[in-house]
Amino acid sequence: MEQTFIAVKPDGVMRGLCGEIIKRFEAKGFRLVAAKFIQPTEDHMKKHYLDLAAMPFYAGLCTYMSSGPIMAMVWEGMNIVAQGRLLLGETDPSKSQPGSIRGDLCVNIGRNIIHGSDTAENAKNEVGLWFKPEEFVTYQLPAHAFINEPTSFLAFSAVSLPWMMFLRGDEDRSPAEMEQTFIAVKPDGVLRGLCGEIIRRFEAKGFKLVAAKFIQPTEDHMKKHYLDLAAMPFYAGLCKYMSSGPVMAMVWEGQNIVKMGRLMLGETDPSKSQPGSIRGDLCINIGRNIIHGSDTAENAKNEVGLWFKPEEFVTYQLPAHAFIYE
Ligand code: IDP
Ligand code: MG
Repeated sequence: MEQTFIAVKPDGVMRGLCGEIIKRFEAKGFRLVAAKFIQPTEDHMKKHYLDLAAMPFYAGLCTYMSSGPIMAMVWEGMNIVAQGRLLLGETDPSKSQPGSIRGDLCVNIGRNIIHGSDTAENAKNEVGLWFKPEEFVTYQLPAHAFINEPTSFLAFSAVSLPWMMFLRGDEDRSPAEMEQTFIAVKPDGVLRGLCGEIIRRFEAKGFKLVAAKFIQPTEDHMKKHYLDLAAMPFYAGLCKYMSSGPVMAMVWEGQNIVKMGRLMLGETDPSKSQPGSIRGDLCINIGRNIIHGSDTAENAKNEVGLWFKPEEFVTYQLPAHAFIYE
């Protein structure tokens, strides 16, 4: 399996297209193996685009790429470097086919919303430049066997892995009015390829992503996270499950977001959730309800602090801010 480096550029993030883009890679059958939301330094971007150093647009490109937040990702799949480039479309959006990301979502070559490695060699270098080995999450997509034709007995036996896993059991507005909440796509949501759909909904609502990382939390970490449920009969199983696979951990910001985020999630029990809510639309079972969201402002603060260090936050302003808030 090949890996490629994909990044939603600052223009893509500002335009609220992270979810839409991640959704397309998930839908294709590719597997996310690393992700983080960061504002890269200009120096970092100069290294990243070193092969373009002789180009007249090099300096501007590096300044631009370091001017705002980037969703940096490593995706894995068969022939993904070439296929990823097909998903992206041409460098120049005006030459990109409809159906491609750039063909559908942007118009200008200098604001083409996404980066994807162009050769296998560059992919390796870029993956190494952006991510440390400990930032990768190892898991297998349940649909793996339906996405990739098995080539050997070993490939067949790998199909049972996910089952074994289950068995194993702005700022004209005062910042004070802005609230943060901790949202996490649970392992079931990640394995079902729903990160993009969920992120898309928060972007579409007008909320702002301020921190994100793709990790497999430890059981100890989950026990701390769910400490208030320690007396519940499902506590141990819940913590085990939550640490059994990858989680897309995020902090979202917006007015009254804790309450509204819970509304977007729906009820804890998907069978009681309204259609239109995330759980109402996308899941069935209370023990596999795909998403976590803080339930009170106080818990939100604690959870944000438990999952993220201050240096993991990105500061920026959404361009649509004035049209989202009175
Ligand atoms: P919440 O996620 O909606 O905030 P909590 O009551 O905080 O709901 O419970 C945390 C998680 O524990 C739920 O999302 C769900 O996955 C799981 N859970 C809650 N109640 C039950 C239950 O009765 N059986 C199995 N799992 C449960
Ligand atoms: Mg809760």
